[in-house]
Amino acid sequence: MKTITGNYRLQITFLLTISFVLFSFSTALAQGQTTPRKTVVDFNGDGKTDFAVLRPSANAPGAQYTWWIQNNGATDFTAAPLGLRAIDVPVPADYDGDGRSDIAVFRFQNTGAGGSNADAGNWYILESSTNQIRIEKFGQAGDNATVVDDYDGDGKADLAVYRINTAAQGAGQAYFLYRGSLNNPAGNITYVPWGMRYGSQSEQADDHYMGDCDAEGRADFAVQRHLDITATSSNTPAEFHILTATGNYSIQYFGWKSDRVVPGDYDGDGKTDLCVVRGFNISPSQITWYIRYSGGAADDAIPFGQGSNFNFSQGDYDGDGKTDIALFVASRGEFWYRSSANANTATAYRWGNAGTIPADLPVAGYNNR
Ligand SMILES: [Ca+2]
Ligand SMILES: [Ca+2]
Ligand SMILES: [Ca+2]
Ligand SMILES: [Ca+2]
Repeated sequence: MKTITGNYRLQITFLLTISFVLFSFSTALAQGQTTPRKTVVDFNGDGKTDFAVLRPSANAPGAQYTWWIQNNGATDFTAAPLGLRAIDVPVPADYDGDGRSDIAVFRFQNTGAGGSNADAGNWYILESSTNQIRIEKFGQAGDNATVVDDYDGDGKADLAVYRINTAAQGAGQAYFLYRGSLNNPAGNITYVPWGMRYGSQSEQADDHYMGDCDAEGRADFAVQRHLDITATSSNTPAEFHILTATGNYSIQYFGWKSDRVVPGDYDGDGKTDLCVVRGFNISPSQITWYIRYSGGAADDAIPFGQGSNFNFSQGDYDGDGKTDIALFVASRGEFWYRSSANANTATAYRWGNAGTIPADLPVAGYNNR
């Protein structure tokens, strides 16, 4: 009897252990903690944003871009030619799912005489796992591919674009389109009608915002809109319309329409926060970063940077899981970041050619609008 009881207890303990593991796993799934958000612009996968700039070979459209990448905290660097100035945009993301950002560009207009090459919508991805260029066709001329993100939550970035009418086309529905690496293996495209153009003036259109607002593991759909869509000045209040991947809709009243959006997780809770920058389009002036923390702390207004600097480059440079406010000072070839791990100390790192024309562009600014 004792032996049987012993086995019985063993079985119960075993079953309890299994149940607990299953419960923990399902809870984690429900909370979306299985695919933590990856560090942006992290080419060696050490959890720190790297210092990376795009340098065109000449001051002309179509000039060859070279990616100059200094791995943060290391001495080695990479110089990889990929992309054409004013024809391609950088879309660094982890497409192959190995935990390292891949060098990649999206072509938003055709090359060749009269656009004869019909190559708009091409993606050129240098996969870190194979060191091979992968070419994909997704999207069309005029699409905005900086919404690239992981929409299906499998740990691989999905080809994605935000498509909105031009001012000449006038008012109309905007869309997020993506081809999921997990859910759309047959090449099917997911269309999500979100955002709109509401007038024929250049500013009368929603700007996209990107990120995972609920830390559920999948990218959400968000746009920045005039609070008053009849307003003719962009220096007026804005609202963010957010649709999560699970279907929750919310509105956040935050900032001005003319503010630059600089998405990131500034409090490190895994949820993307709203963050905008103001004061960069007049010189000399104080640049101010406005943050609404998803963790619930009071809104912040942080002065950081001066003058007419358009090269914001937010990322997690110190690797503590919190996005650091950052900008690239092209005239000095320096990254300046506010280290969240180090009492918010301003830190400079020289990487880039000072004052060259055309100037180096920080890769981390790829999703700023
Ligand atoms: Ca990769
Ligand atoms: Ca994916
Ligand atoms: Ca957050
Ligand atoms: Ca940080």
